[in-house]
Amino acid sequence: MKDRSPASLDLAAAPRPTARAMADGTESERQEGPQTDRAAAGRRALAAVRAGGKAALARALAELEQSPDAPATLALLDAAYAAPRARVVGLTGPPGVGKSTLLGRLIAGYRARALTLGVIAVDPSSKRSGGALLGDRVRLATDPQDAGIFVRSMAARDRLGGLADVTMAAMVLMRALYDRVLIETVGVGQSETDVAGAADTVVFCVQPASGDALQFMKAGIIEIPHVSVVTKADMGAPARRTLGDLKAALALAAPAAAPEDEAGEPRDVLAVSATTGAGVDDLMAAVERHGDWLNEGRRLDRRRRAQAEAWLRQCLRDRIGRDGLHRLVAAGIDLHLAPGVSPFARLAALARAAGGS
Ligand SMILES: Nc1nc2c(ncn2[C@@H]2O[C@H](COP(=O)(O)OP(=O)(O)OP(=O)(O)O)[C@@H](O)[C@H]2O)c(=O)[nH]1
Ligand SMILES: [Mg+2]
Repeated sequence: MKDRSPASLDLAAAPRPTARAMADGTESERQEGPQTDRAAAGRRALAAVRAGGKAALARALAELEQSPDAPATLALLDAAYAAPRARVVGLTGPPGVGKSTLLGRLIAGYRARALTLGVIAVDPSSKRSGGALLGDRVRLATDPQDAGIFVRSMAARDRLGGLADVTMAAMVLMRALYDRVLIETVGVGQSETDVAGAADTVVFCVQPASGDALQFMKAGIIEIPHVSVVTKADMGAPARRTLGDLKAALALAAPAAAPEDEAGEPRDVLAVSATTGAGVDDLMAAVERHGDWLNEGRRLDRRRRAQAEAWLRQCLRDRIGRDGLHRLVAAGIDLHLAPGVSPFARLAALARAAGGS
């Protein structure tokens, strides 16, 4: 993030485009020069983070949180968005289900396969509760000497939207740097958990004998998780029963109508014990199988673009309110993202346009 000045100076010096032009993304056509410089500065910043190792990434992430709308931040994020490398795996489930312990196993498994990892652990403890939700929650411990893994904890703020903001940005940056990005968030499998909006493959964890499987179906989950996992399989019979319940419940849930080439999406259901390691290899295989399926054709691109659009709308709603969003649409501004257009710069432009400045 050091060499940010040329781009921001050029951008500041450029004639101010109209709100409509910015929002429509036609700015780049009118301002070939600055836009190209900005993209080049973003690529340089990304290369610097890549070369600078964990310390550089930590600095870049701090910058993302502190100055999300700074031109240098947006240039870096645009560059990272244009250079995805990792598969992104989300691990979600209710508090205490064993996500972090399982994450530790997955980290070991991927590192044993020589794959590099960026990990985002969203801490469920809010400012209000002022500490850990559960006394016995597991914290990730990884080898600080290992350059192939970077772990970032993020505290859930009082507002979920703010968290989605930074989680997405951090994910996009890490996605450009590592082979896999793993994200742990607390949730019951609904979009409120954010992770479904940022991950390619969602792993939903269910506690044995918890009734979560049923509750989960009753809640009318729209999206069936890509991989469903009963944790703590070492508990024996209760885990086996829950696995049966979960399979039955998921078999009843008809997947939403999908484009033709999306038929046959893998939806594995299995049990694991993070304590003994039983089932962990199968879980990794299921996750990779889903990732392989996404890599066929344009599925992955299409889904990531849809996620970026949903994220953009959500962030806009947070910033300018539902009314502001309606005003943009009424003004004829298209909130879809053209292929290859990064949501970050677009968010900043749209928020400015809506602000009337
Ligand atoms: N028996 C058994 N206990 C487990 C297993 N995995 C985790 N636990 C225990 O379950 C408790 C919660 O584990 P965590 O990994 O912290 O669960 P979590 O879902 O990350 O919890 P939060 O982040 O607080 O939502 C801890 O006491 C773990 O030791 C398992 O495979 N078997
Ligand atoms: Mg945890």
